[in-house]
Amino acid sequence: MEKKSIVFISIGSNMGDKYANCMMGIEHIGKLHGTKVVDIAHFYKTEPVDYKDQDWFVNSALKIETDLDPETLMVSLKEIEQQLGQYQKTVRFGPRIIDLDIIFYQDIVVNTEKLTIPHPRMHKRGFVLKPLCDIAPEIIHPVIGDSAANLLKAVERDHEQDHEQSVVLFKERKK
Ligand code: PH2
Ligand code: MG
Ligand code: MG
Repeated sequence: MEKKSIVFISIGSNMGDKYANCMMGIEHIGKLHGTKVVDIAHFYKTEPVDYKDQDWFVNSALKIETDLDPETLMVSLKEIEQQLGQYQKTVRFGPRIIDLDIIFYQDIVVNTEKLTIPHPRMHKRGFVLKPLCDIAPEIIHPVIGDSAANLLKAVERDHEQDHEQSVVLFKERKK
């Protein structure tokens, strides 16, 4: 049997029943070829980042094991987004029913026109790092060379004064 790759995925929704949308996304991911969801972080209610004029998000993170290579996985995640998000808008950073982003794929670095891994903005985003730290605080960012826990501390330090990037516990992890 081929060895499975370990991948971390960030999940988010800010339209409709946000938590239900996330759960539906997770269910679909678990049905992908040769893929198993092995851990799910807490869910957080998070202040919108980048494009501020939109509703708060529900965000979480997943650990999966998969046979799919990075590009096939990315295409499969896009298909799930399209399946669940019939009304998905196209404003960059704007509202969405479901957003599924590859954060880390093993310790692989990908820089193609279609795909950037690690996710290019993850190390600046509390809504990615906070849930990621529930399931993999020690994981090392393969480009920056620092742990998820330290990257989260840096983001929290940066935003302490202005209370930006608020991340509030929304729902406990499933044990
Ligand atoms: N996703 C974005 C832009 N801004 N803000 C929060 N809080 N959560 C998100 O998932 C998010 C965002 C683009 O993907
Ligand atoms: Mg995103
Ligand atoms: Mg995305």
